[in-house]
Amino acid sequence: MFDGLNLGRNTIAMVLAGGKGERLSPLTLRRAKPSVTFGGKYKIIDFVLSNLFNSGIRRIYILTQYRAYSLNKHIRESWGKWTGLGEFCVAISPETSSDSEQWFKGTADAILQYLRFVETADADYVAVFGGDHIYKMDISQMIQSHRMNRADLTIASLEVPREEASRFGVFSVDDDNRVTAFTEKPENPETIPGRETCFASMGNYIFPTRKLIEVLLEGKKLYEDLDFGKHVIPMMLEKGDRIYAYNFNDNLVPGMKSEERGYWKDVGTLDSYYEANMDLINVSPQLNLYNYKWPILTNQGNLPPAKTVFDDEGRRGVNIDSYVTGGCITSGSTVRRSILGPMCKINSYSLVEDSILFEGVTVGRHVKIKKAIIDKGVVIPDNAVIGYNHEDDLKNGYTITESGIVVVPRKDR
Ligand code: ADQ
Ligand code: ADP
Repeated sequence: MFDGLNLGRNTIAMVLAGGKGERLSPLTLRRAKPSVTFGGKYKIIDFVLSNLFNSGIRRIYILTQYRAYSLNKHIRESWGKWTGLGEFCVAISPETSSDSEQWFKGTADAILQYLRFVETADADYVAVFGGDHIYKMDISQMIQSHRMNRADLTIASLEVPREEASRFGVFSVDDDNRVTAFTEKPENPETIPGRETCFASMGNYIFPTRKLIEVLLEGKKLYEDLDFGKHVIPMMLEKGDRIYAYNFNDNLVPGMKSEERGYWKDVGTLDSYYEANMDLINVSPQLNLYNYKWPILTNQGNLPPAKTVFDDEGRRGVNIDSYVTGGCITSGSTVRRSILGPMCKINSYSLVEDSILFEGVTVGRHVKIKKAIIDKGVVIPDNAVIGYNHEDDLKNGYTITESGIVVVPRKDR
């Protein structure tokens, strides 16, 4: 029988949260990608942490690296709270490692620098998961499959179109889903026989603890910048280790709707980030945040409710087809198809459409904003126009994406 809780208690997680996320610049100029806001009140890292937490895995190390201030603060203020009684969720970065004074050089090197935590954890399994994807997954089902296969490594996998496969680790499997070949980011990816798609790695791994320690110590002798995709997986295949793929499409989260199955987003570019956010406000979004059987958890903040008010001249404030989070005030203005982060203030005679506003954005009077992403704490002065004339937007120092989304950076960058 399936026993998620026990599997969870026998597993520790190492979440890789050190990626730069350069293609999300300017949103990542001062924060790491896992710390970028998503859906108004969450941060990208909340998705993997909620998956681990809901799967009963509650001993979690988050390996941070670049621009870790915002991420560290978020972990401390939200996830740090449930640390205790044998459970914890802590962020660790290279400077807290006494083994080395260097920054992590590759994903496996990052774990290697903290190997003592793995060695002393008294856990049967280690879940090594990426920190920068949007998805829901019951990880205990993956561990169960790992255990049934008596695997040395299980890789979570997705089918992706051939044109996109070069961004991923791509592999082939035999009839039992055992991995027979693996190439990290191949130029000419191997398709699934008879199909135009490839098996891609999601960068999420389950290892038996002893095996992980063994392969990392071995790999360390060969590569300085030890990386799972580039070195560890090929090395293990060469040795004949039992590597299995776990099909993400088989994963079923309690309360999940059928259209949510297989939903997994990298949100690696500003355009894909914008699209994934905007999907949330559709009537039937692909990702349902209203499933309380698999809650996405975050720092709720101690905020008053969102409010719409008449302004002093009697103009109605309205929010239509939007996500509006705590502490927002829409006063005598209109917000349509938009996501407002906590504590935004939209003043009279203004119109905000198809936009994402991060926490604490103030929009003055007589402002028009369309198709924009506005970073934390930005103050938009009275009469400003954003997203209507891209030449003006560029002159103002804003970034314009391929599909024409205007990104307004925060001042203190
Ligand atoms: P990438 O995502 O390109 O490929 P990488 O840049 O190494 O690989 O990032 C993996 C994860 O580790 C990310 O979550 C990133 O934030 C984090 N990270 C990167 N370097 C780190 C470091 N030194 N310390 C801590 N965290 C770090 C990987 C796999 C592919 C797979 C894709 C799926 O290598 O095989 O297909 O993920 O997205
Ligand atoms: P987020 O915008 O992701 O919620 P924060 O506002 O909490 O994150 O933190 C990011 C901001 O913190 C950066 O824009 C920067 O101005 C500021 N910051 C970065 N590093 C430091 C630091 N070491 N001490 C104080 N502030 C910092």
